Amino acid sequence: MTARRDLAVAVAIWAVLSAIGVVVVLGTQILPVIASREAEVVNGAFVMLTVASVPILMLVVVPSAYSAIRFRASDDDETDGPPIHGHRAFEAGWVVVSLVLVIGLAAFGTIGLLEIRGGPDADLEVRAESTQWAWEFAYPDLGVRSKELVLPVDRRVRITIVSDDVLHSFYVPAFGIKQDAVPGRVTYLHVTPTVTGTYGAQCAELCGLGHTKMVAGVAVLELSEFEAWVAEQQPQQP
Ligand SMILES: [Cu+2]
Repeated sequence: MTARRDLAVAVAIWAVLSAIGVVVVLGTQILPVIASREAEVVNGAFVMLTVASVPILMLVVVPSAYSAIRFRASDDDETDGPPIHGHRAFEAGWVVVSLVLVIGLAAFGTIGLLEIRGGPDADLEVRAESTQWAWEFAYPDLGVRSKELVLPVDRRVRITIVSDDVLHSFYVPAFGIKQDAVPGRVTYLHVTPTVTGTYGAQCAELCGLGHTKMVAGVAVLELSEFEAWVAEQQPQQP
């Protein structure tokens, strides 16, 4: 077999395995639960990065495996292989392709980040208060306090996060969002829940003995149910 033929065979194997890999990735849901607009963006980034990495992985694995099998030296061959000389066009191509990939992925990531951050406007304000070792949620415009984070579906919520004592981190895996709670500072994030249901919030910053128990329920309700919940909570306020 000529070198050109070997190259053609290796490229064909690379193309087939890459295509299979991409199909497998696209058929796999990477985030177990996607319940917010932000989680959709995060999931899109996971899918994009994984899809992009499949042909690159195959570019490493296929030539290595193909060479190891096809050009294997016989057991009694102790000689060195032929010396390798540089190939300027190949090296230049390598640098350019890597550069384009990195810049493309950085642009993709920046767009996603801006999408998650969004503008300052929100339909609802919630204050997530953290302390060793519990979360409490205040709704300043509604005069409600709750141990559970209850949100209306399809409304953009601004969650400001504060800490009474040490570093904590507000994390709702189903929403794809996480933000540190820093004593003496106010941090915030935005979330737009898209699927009604019950989820969980978990402190994601080791904060002492009770860290693993620093969880809170998260409920996403239809707007009318949310309003009923608010009305139910309000009379308890002095
Ligand atoms: Cu904590």
